[in-house]
Amino acid sequence: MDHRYDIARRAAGGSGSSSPGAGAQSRRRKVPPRPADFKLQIIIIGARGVGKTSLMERFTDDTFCEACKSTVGVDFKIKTVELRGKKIRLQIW
Ligand SMILES: Nc1nc2c(ncn2[C@@H]2O[C@H](COP(=O)(O)OP(=O)(O)O)[C@@H](O)[C@H]2O)c(=O)[nH]1
Ligand SMILES: [Mg+2]
Repeated sequence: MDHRYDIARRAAGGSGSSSPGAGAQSRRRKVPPRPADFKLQIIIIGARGVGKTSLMERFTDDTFCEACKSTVGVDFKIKTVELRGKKIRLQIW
């Protein structure tokens, strides 16, 4: 264990003894996510009010907003899916 860390722990009122949890803590350090194998852009086209935004939001966030205002301009969402062991990043417009 890092000696400086041990001193800091003692100062903070810790027991100072190296516990088995100390190793687990460093193992729990965040690993950056694996980059996507594929990146796809999907554009949903249709007349106003047919449910394009609703479809996109149901798929990406599993939500539905009945009283939402219609989209002015463009809007996109990102969802990553895994298919046959491949990570696919979807950008849905
Ligand atoms: N009942 C019902 N209403 C929906 C459905 N999908 C969308 N809507 C409603 O239709 C309206 C237009 O939907 P929206 O997703 O904004 O359409 P967009 O203009 O194509 O993006 C909204 O008030 C939605 O709540 C559906 O499957 N069922
Ligand atoms: Mg819309």
